[in-house]
Amino acid sequence: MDVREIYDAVLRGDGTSVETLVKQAVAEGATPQQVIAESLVPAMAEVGARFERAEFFVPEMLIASRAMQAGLGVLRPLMVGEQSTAVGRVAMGTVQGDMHDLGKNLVCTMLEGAGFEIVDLGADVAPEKFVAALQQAKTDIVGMSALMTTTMPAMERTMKALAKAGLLDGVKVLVGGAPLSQEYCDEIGANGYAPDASAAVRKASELVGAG
Ligand code: B12
Repeated sequence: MDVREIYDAVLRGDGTSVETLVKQAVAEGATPQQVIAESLVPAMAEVGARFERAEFFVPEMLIASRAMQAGLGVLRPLMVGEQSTAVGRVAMGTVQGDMHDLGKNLVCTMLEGAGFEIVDLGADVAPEKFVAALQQAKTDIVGMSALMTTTMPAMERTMKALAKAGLLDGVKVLVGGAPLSQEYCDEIGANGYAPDASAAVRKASELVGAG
């Protein structure tokens, strides 16, 4: 099985083929991590590049992201293990104004696979919603994702709202998303940044003292 076929099917936005090809790749011995790193993630990077060159528009971006989600749907059950005691609890959301959730979903899946319990708050999560989630149930980590430079400030607003509500004691804040950096993480006073899902698992383990 050529991972290139999965890559091409994502670019065509052909979710049915992606599903079939991913199943085939796994049956032939590819690991979920391999399929993600070698075909699904590079395909979305190419989608972004084509969007920048005005070869793709929002509808193409959307159908490609659905095709990628179809592939992740096949891989998710294979990555989420049966753990009796959670390593830690993570509340995760994409910040206000931002609808991009593929990366966040991937990070959630990988964290679950590593034994974390996830409270997925979804996308376009207002600061008050993060606050309410933490007031409702204590978590070890709050994860925030932002995919646009224009929505990065919502992370800072969320940090301020959490601080104002007195919720930052004992909770670590983990941030990520394509436009982010360690510098930005430090600037807003978050506890950790990771550039991708595997690094997110390492960082989260470190933050709960299990790394
Ligand atoms: C798919 C996509 C969409 C889809 C999203 C579907 C979905 N359900 O997510 C749709 C079509 C809806 C969309 C819409 C828009 N998009 Co868009 N989109 C993309 C695209 C092509 C890919 C993003 C993606 O899914 N990547 C794959 C995942 C796996 O990677 P990732 O998200 O980066 O996540 C990884 C890491 O960042 C990290 N990570 C992510 N989150 C977190 C969280 C934590 C805690 C941690 C530790 C790590 C972490 O780990 C992840 C896994 O490895 C990007 C291009 C790009 N290069 O990023 C543009 C992009 C983000 N979009 C862009 C734009 C402009 C838009 C629109 C404004 C377009 C429009 N005119 O309407 C709208 C905005 C909608 C909104 N309000 O949010 C721009 C943003 C530019 C900017 N200002 O910064 C980009 C960069 C494209 C471009 N080059 O111009 N988009």
